[in-house]
Amino acid sequence: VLPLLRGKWGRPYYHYPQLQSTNETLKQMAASLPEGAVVVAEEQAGGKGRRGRSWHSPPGGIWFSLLLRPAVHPLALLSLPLVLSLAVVKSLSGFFPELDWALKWPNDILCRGKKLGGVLVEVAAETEQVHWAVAGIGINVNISSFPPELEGRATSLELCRGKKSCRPCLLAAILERAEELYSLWCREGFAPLAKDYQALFLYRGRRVRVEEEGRFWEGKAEGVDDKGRLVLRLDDGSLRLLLGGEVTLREV
Ligand code: BT5
Repeated sequence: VLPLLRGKWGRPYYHYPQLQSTNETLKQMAASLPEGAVVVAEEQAGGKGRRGRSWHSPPGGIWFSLLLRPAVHPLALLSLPLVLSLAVVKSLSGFFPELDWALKWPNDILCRGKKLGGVLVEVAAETEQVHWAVAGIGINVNISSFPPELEGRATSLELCRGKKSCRPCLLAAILERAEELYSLWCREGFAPLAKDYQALFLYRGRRVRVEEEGRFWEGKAEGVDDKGRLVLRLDDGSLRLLLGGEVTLREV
């Protein structure tokens, strides 16, 4: 079933029963496609997370990638995963306000404290110019159980709601909301979205440990600044601003 699309995104729309990874397929086609092109797969055999991690993608999820051509400086792309994960939570919480939604900086979507989805942005850019960004979004929807290694950490809409959801309806709403937030972000940067992100930010005010390229930082997570950076208060009282991308955050 095709989602009913109200915005510009989702044209063209490619739907596959199975792919290795929607990001890989869209990256190969990127040169000839316009902004807003979408690749969806019912299941992925080689779904990817960040830093070479794998993404469990059985049938029943929403696994898709979106082609973007933002006219921004490559460094500004570090806040793009935040914009998209915020759009996902805003649209899902619109459907299901009774569930407890949160964002784990930079790219995790959580429901009732467990991971329900994630965002992976891959970029082709030169020093000053972005050619394209492929944004992969994975959402666990109609999935009733997880393999042992994800048990206790992952969840799905089906587990949270106790019933199945209409995936094309959700995808259409997510595309619409993401397009809206993205165009605001292209015009004005992350600043107008920072407050909304902050309100959903899981570890706000809590003690966290951050791994950044093999280095560790520990302190209190004060929030997210107007560029989407994590504001960390270190034990000596100083502030450290961390960029997303290759960073992993844990509560301690
Ligand atoms: C992410 O990475 O969260 C980005 C996930 C992006 C997936 C989409 S699906 C469509 C598109 N095509 C792709 O190939 N990828 C994108 P990261 O923050 O690195 O989290 C990865 C970690 O999450 C793994 O190491 C597991 O611990 C956990 N994980 C794997 N599959 C999961 C799932 N289905 N639900 C919840 N957690 C999962």
